[in-house]
Amino acid sequence: MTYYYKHAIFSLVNQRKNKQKRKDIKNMKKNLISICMVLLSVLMLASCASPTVASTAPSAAPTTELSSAPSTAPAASQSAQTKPAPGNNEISIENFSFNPGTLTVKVGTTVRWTNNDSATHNIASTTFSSPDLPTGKTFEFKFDTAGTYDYHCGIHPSMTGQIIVQ
Ligand SMILES: [Cu+2]
Repeated sequence: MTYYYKHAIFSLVNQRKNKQKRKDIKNMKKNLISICMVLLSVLMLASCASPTVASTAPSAAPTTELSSAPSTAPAASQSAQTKPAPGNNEISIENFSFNPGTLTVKVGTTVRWTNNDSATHNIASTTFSSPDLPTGKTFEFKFDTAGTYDYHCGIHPSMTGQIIVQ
């Protein structure tokens, strides 16, 4: 009687233990499954979140520099050659005289004598002299040094003139 009782109790305890073991196994399985699910989900997310290779489109925008600089070439202002007014550096030989008798010019001026007389004349001085100048002929001399230059006609010594170079 007591033995049976004991056995019954033992069996009951065993059964309970077994139940608990089964429950534990079930829980373990559930845990494993859940862990697997978590792992799978993590893997899925990782694959989804894999860095998609951004296709870096080569922005090869050809920078065509518009070198259309307006070539503003200023028209070369042609310095009109200021021709000296007639008379400034010209001497007329007429009526056996030099006109003007005294001429004042700047250094570097070329003086020109023109024989407008019917007779032949010339220019004679210590620094410059001309050949005989028939009617209509001219003679030029450039004065590069300042000073007063007296001259006369070699044919007619009474004809005198003066160039003042400043
Ligand atoms: Cu003369």
